[in-house]
Amino acid sequence: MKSKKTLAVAIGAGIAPLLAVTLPAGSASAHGYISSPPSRQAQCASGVVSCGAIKYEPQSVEGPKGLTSCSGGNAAFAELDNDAKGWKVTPVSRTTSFNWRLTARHATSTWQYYAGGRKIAEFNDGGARPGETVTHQVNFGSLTGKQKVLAVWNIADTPNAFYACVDVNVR
Ligand SMILES: [Cu+2]
Repeated sequence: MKSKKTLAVAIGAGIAPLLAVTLPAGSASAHGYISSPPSRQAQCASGVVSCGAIKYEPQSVEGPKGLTSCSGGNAAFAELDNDAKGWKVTPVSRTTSFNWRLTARHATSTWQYYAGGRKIAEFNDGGARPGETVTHQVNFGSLTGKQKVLAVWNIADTPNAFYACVDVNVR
């Protein structure tokens, strides 16, 4: 969601029209993404992989709940769905910490992790507001080798969720 406070400050300073022209679309939005192991959008932001608009706003992969795509259905971020783009694969243990960096602490229903065609973990926050960083311990169970993890942050008070794909090699 757009930050009303930021917008109000910008209008107060009389620079809103300038911002609208010069900032990449959506940069006023603030939400969250997985920083480690580095998600696809985190690799875009750090320059590990060269990307388009997503590199400026890795926290903005927002879409309706229930999607299964890395881009959250955002056409502007479609490259996140490209498994052949050269994403760096992070070696991980069977039980691994996934760390989110949140730029807006939205009230949260659940955090979900999918891999190997099924849900491997879910954490229910019951509508609580998370901190600026959130860590989950995820157990891959019988899944080994290269896995594309789809992580979903379901927001409690909107129909939307945030999506992040993380390429790992479970050893
Ligand atoms: Cu937001």
